[in-house]
Amino acid sequence: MKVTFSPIIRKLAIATLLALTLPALGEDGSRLWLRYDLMEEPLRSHYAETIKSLVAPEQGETMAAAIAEIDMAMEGLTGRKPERTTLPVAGSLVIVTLKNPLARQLVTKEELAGCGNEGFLIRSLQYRGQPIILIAANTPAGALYGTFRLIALMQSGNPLGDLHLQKRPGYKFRLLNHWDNLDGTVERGYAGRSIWWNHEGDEERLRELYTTYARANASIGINGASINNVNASPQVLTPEYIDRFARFAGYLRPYNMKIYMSVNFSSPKIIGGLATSDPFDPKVRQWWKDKVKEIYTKIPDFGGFLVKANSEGQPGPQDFGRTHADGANMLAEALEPYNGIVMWRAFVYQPEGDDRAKQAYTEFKPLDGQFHPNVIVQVKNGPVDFQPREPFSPLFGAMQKTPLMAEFQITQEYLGFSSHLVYLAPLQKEVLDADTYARGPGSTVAKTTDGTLYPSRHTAIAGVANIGRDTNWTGYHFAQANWYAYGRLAWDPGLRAGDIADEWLKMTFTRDERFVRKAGNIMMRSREAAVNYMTPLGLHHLMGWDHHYGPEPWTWFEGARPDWLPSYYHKADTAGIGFDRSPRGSNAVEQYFSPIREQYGDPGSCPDELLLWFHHLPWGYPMRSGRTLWNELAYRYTDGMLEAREFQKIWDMLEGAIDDKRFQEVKYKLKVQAREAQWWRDACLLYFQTFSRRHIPAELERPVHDLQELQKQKFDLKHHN
Ligand code: GCW
Repeated sequence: MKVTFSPIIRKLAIATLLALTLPALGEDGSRLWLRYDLMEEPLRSHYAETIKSLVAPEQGETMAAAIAEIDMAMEGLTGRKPERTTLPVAGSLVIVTLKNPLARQLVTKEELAGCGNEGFLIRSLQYRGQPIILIAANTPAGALYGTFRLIALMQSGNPLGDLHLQKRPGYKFRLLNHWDNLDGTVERGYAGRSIWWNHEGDEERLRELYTTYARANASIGINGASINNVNASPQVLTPEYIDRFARFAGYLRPYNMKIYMSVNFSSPKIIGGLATSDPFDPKVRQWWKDKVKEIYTKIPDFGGFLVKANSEGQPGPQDFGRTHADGANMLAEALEPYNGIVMWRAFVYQPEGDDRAKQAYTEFKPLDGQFHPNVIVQVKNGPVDFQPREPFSPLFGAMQKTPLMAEFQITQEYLGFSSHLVYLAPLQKEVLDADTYARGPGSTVAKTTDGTLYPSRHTAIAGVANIGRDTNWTGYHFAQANWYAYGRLAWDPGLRAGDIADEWLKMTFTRDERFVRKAGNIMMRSREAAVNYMTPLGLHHLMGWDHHYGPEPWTWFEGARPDWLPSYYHKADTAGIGFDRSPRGSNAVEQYFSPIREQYGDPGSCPDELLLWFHHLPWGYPMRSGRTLWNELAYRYTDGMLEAREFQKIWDMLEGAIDDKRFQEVKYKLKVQAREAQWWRDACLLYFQTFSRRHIPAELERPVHDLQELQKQKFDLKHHN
């Protein structure tokens, strides 16, 4: 029997369904931090009054993007778009570049000089006795960034009465690296399939997707993206794929973003049909020149190449007895006429080496001074591989005649994927602020890479993206914060992690003060918690060797030599635990400048956080806390686990402060995290205890009192109310 409904019931049913699903759909995370919802009073009227009209006389697609954005933001935040006027009147927002005569009435060339090519100034001014706001820049890109900053100020509830802001980016190239494969999969991607590849569909929908992507990046100052995996398919250099890169470049261009390409060093042989890819072969050099020309014919503002060579099985110049510099320079020569750059990665990992942590320095330091000026060597933040905590890479500060750029990982390959809330700005700050002592005290990693200590034509920074086709872009609402914070730090490495978190929370969730304080508290504690429940005290790579997710302190990996007992990384044995990188061991400390070398080289002065990275110590080793090493390990693992539980408790107190959909989704993920934190703790402690059983004195075995005390402290915490 066929059931039929009267039209009225059908309409009602549809209406009810819509009413039930719409609010939820509205907060699915797809709008990221660019939500522009109606402000409450009195801010709504304040913004509407302060920006009643818009004077933006210049043409061009980047200016058009800035205008569209402020229109959208004002309409959302205040319910009304500003009117367009040709001259400033009371309550005008003026967006201009120096080119425009109006700009010269409002600001001097000298004042703008400090803004560089992408910076801006935002000011409250009087124009003929009327109050206006000015966003001025030397270029449309600067005007766009200024516009986004002004919008962010409103989104986070700041009054616009007396603005006096001047900003310019700390790095020239601020990039995302997408490890996206052409078949649509994403290496180490936890947010669905690639937004770039094997993603055919309705052109309009895709345009909207890439525009949102570009807007989000522009709002935090990211100005480029390499959009295919560094384990690169040679196919990207075929005409068909170059056309696709060109199409993407078109979507991103209005937002001041350039497209970059990861290339495979063997491309001349694989797709060019040449007999070799030897960088000293004239035919190979010519092949690259022709390819680059072909690219620039289709993408006049193409950014350049990113290269992973002679690492993890990728081809490279060493296959032909040449050096990294020989390989990089060949590509640099081809790109130079078009102002393109080569980002040559220093992540060189071949499992045969004695101490993996030494390899990048050993291979690259001797090449300092041999790279062409348009090559930047891209160095992972630590010497091994994006671990929850590593010391900074010793290459920073050590290569003084070659521009270096830091590569951070935004996707949480070793930090719980998109299941764990781990806010990464504290990790990035720890690295950027670390003192290399390369030029005496104060030679921070940031200063060795941003041109302060070693002036260079190019400065850059990269983050491995956590973006995919998931509705909320990053697989977890809180993972969006890592995209956001990376961009903000790439623009200004001097920002504070906590301030960035607050700003992001206000824009993404709510400005409710209690919510921002408590959720911010979780964020700021989250990285240390993850370090503690995964790899405390400088331990590293205790995760499964291939998936990099759960605890496998017994891990084995491809290429491991039989004489490396489990595990290569923690070296737990009956005597103790930790990787001896002191002068008695692999002597990796030697790669650092004094006094870091001596500080790290001696367990007495090595910070607890890095102790087992640099030293192999007995289980009973006395720690600064007064505990033995074994007890300290148990203590830290338990602390991390309890932190994860506490994040749940804090979050639960926030029910009702935000939309229920995102509240519940986060709640669920925090539960997963808390369970997995316990899994980590139990697996690791049990393993270490079993492994060294006979050698942990009985009285050390069960540090029960200590842990009970810890538990008590945790749950007595005052900020629970
Ligand atoms: O961290 C390791 C990852 C690989 C990655 C490699 C790299 C793209 O496990 O998946 O490959 O680093 O950075 O090249």
